[in-house]
Amino acid sequence: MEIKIYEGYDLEQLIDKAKDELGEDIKILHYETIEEKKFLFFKGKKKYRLFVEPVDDQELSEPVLKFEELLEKVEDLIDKKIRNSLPKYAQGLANPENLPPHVQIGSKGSNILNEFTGDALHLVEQLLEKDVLPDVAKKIVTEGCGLDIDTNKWDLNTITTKDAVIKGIKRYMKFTGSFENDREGLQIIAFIGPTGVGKTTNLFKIASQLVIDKKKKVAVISTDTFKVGASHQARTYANILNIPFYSISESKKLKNTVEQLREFDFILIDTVGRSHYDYWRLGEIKEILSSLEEEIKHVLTISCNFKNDDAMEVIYKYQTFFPIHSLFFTKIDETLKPGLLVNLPVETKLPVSYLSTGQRVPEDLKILNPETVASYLISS
Ligand SMILES: Nc1nc2c(ncn2[C@@H]2O[C@H](COP(=O)(O)OP(=O)(O)O)[C@@H](O)[C@H]2O)c(=O)[nH]1
Ligand SMILES: [Mg+2]
Repeated sequence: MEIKIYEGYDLEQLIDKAKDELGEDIKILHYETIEEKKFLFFKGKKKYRLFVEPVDDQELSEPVLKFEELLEKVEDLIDKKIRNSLPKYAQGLANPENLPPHVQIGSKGSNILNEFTGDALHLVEQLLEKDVLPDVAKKIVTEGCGLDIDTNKWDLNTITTKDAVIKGIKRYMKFTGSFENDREGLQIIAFIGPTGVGKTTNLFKIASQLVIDKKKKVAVISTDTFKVGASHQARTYANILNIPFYSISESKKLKNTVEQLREFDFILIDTVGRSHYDYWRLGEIKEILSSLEEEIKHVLTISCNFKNDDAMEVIYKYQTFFPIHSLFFTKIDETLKPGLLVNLPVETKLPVSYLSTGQRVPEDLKILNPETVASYLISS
């Protein structure tokens, strides 16, 4: 190993000089300062000594990059690319320092409280208590408010608190209503979302209602050939309902099967749950569904007990792979703070469809409407 030493008064110039002589890829080992001798009263000028090692060609031509490091780099690149193509609200959520201002506000959102008075103030407090984000709470409540002239603060101008919440919800949220009202002809609905949120269970709640209450012709296709027992669980439900059930893991086969089921009213597709951080696997699901992408309604299933920014992250990752038809909320019975029900749709402008209220199939399911959402946010 050959070490070269450079001396001079400007460190940057020394580095440039070393690069000129030895090439761009030098390794800087160390530098030190040396004081020049004093002359009479004058202090010596500061001088640098730089130790440099040239990097030999072989070392350069064979970079030792571990596979994991390479994978990490590729994932970083994809992440950056995806992030830049996302709507503003979703960019940078993974990094807590980049959270949008409303998330960074103290948990109680105290700085919006002094914009409200009277019943409106009480209502905002209730919403924040349910983990509604301050920004979202403000939007919803002001919709049912007028400015109080004396205090110059917002106060309710609706008859009841609930009326105000409903008014705000109607203004800022979209509701798909029941799937079966949508239109004539075959409808294909795919349930996508993270593992364990209740995709399979709730798909069969929908199937039961369509078959038993609405007398519709329904078939179920499971692409979840991954989770142990998943296909068995789904097959059992399908047998109980006496409807056709297929387990498929290939795009072409999916398309062929759908072609044979053209005279049905509904095909419900159950997908494998994937971590939203798992780009490759999400890509796999997309690949399976791709032959029918135009036709499929992708329903994103989200559990109400998710944290707000985790849920937001789920949405934006899935959004980069699938056009999302609606948000299907589950497990409202497992949280006392269901702010997510409004935070996500208000922030993302995605429509909402259903709400799962427990484990029982088919009973524990509600079609979402403004009144239902409001009833979970305020006590009376
Ligand atoms: N408490 C509660 N449990 C639910 C609800 N929806 C589904 N589950 C349960 O969540 C677990 C996972 O459901 P599953 O449908 O297999 O999830 P998947 O992995 O997304 O298909 C099961 O034990 C379900 O009974 C709900 O609304 N409330
Ligand atoms: Mg499942």
